[in-house]
Amino acid sequence: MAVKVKQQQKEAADALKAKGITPCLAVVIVGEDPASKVYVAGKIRDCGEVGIESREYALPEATTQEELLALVEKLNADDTVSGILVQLPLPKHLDEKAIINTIAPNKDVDAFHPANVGRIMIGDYDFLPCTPAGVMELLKEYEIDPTGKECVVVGRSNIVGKPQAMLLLHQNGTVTVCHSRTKDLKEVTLRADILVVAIGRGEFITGDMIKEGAVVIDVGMNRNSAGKLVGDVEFSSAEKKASYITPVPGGVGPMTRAILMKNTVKAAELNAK
Ligand code: L34
Repeated sequence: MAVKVKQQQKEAADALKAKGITPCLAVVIVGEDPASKVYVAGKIRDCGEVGIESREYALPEATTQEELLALVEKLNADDTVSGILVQLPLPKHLDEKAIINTIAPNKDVDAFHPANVGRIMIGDYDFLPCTPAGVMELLKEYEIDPTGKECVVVGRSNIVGKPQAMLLLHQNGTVTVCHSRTKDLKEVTLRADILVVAIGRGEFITGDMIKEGAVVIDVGMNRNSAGKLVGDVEFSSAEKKASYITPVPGGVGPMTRAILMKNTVKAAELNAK
């Protein structure tokens, strides 16, 4: 699935390059978080496959807020940079919100800037956040239309849960958002025709919480005690109930990266105008 999106973006990138516009993604990573390093490496690799120029800025853990802000401002002003991504989470001494607010909205390929978040709310946007948009792309590829369906999102983060709910709503789903304070979570998840799980707890959703025939999309990315990568859904029990289910790894993650490629090509196009 992600391969198909990347192929489309390669064609789009080639067309831009023929017009003298080279899409370029700047990726900033601060510190030594091993998972972040793997994700960033995947993004840089995808850029290579799609024909997007990439620039990686790997900064030391001790980077100050001022230094990081100065880098973002330099990238904002650099006309050869189409898109800017600051990998999250940042080390604790840095102010994530202030950094995100500094990224130029027209280069914000994560769609995390408040201006872009607001535009998504009213359905008038250039960029969608990569993970929720990747989930919608997966649904589209499998011809699963949210219209009229009970869509349950487990998790309410600004990065996934909240925008995911909005995108499902835009596509006419009946959307419920659950979270750690939901009273009877199982009662709600059992209603779901489409269940999107982004709660950040390994194998938290089990088969008994899933309706027979439901579509289950697992956004989770956790290491279990054995160091194995697991999602937020217990795959072995969930797959017995689901009509469709995404694996971890090899499900939403690669599609998230493919949408990043799409956003970068779009940024190059918009910013050339
Ligand atoms: N700024 N920070 C910013 N933008 C993002 O969109 C992200 N996110 C999340 C973390 N921080 C971010 C990502 O890119 C999570 N995330 C992400 C993206 C891709 C993958 C995982 C997380 C991914 O490629 N997963 C692979 C397995 C990788 C592995 O082996 O660890 C998969 O097949 O699912």
